Amino acid sequence: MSSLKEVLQKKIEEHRPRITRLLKEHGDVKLGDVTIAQAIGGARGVRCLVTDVSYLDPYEGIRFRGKTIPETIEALPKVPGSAYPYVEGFFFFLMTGEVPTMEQTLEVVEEFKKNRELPLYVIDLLRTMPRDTHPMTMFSAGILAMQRDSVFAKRYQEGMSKMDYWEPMFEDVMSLLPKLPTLAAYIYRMKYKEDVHIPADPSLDMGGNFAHMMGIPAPYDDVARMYFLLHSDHESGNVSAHTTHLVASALSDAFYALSAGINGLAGPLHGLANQEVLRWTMGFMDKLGGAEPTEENVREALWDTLNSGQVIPGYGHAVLRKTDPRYTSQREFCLNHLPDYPLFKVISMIYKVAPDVLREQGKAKNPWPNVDAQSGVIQWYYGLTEWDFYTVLFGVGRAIGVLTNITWDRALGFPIERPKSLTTAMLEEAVEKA
Ligand code: HAX
Repeated sequence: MSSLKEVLQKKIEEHRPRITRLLKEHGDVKLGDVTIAQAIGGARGVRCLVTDVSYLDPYEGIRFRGKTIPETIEALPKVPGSAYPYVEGFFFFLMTGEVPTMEQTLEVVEEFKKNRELPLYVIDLLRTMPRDTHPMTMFSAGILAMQRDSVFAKRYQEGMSKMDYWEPMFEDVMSLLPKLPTLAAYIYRMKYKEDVHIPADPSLDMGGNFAHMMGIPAPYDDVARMYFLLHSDHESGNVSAHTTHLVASALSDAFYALSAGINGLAGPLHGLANQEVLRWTMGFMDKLGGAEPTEENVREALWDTLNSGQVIPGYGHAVLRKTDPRYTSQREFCLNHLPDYPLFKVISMIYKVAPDVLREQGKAKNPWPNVDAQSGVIQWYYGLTEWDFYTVLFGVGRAIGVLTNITWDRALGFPIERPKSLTTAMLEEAVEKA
């Protein structure tokens, strides 16, 4: 058994009695009430999901297994010559809550290398799709197609005890996750690089090999590592995490569940916002027709967007109430690597102006930037200018968190999710009785 699986098994065995005790002895303890505003308003703030993989504080931002982003980066084993940790070590950490040793990390690196290759039928499928299909559609379809190889689905058909569900789920995750950078790079090179592909380099880790297969030189390997880590998990209620969890709750396997989560990530209010930020910014520059961007013309363009009934992409959040630390982390990267890049200066100018504009408008509860406001400029700087690909990068990262979560869902025996709905008349009746 691999050391990751062994540690995971131990953690699962320690954790199971905590859930059993909570359910059996304290199942009636209240976590809150649900209001009409929450029932109509997307269940905002309703506390009804459980995960230990990450927690989002509205003012502090995300913590992975109790650690902030800088603490996480600091704690994990680093790729030699790089300031960033191995994605594989980060996955070990998310899965078990334990910081792996270098040896444990390298074991996952080797395990992932064995599972990188895409089945030929996935390549065949991608090639039948019109080339102008959105890369997120291709990414989701590629994941879904691989469902035929699900070990969980096969073992379920053969008959398996509920206590064992997590093991084939884990096996599927270990098979699926390493294929995602390969799938993403294949889609990228097929669509945008004249269908010329670069084979995997067996000496490289997940982040390094992704940069290599994309055909983008260093420090893009670090960009990939940073990007996958930052986008991995944002607790359970966001659309991609919740969808993956919901679909998996029907005992659909990891392939079905992740493909569904990726479809949610493709929405412009969620992961697609990173492409929208670049689209907005480039549209703004085009309209300037070569004139210098200034705070005044940025402000005007933001108001134009709001006045035409559209959202300012990259700003606002359902939970966060301050600048997203994932934004800050990427901003620091930009300050180190591309401080004078004109596009970064425009993005910085938007950061200076947009919160005031949103505050003045008075609708958004959070006027601060989220992760998506800063990520595209880094990609653009390193030559990845095809912005409709940006959400695929997000998707590879997000898979790390959501696949960890559904493995734990199976380990802890979480049931099928099925909240209760009411009719409008019932809400009106509740108002009369209140
Ligand atoms: N621009 C304009 N209006 C905004 C806004 C923005 N950036 N953010 C919020 N608002 C508006 C909402 O549309 C809503 O308007 P209505 O009352 O007319 O419906 C009002 O302000 C209140 O919304 P809220 O409670 O502050 O925000 P929500 O929880 O409803 O929505 C969103 C959160 C992230 C969807 C929202 O802030 C938004 O649309 N932002 C722009 C898109 C974006 O950047 N999405 C990525 C978010 C992070 C993420 O998931 N990344 O993947």
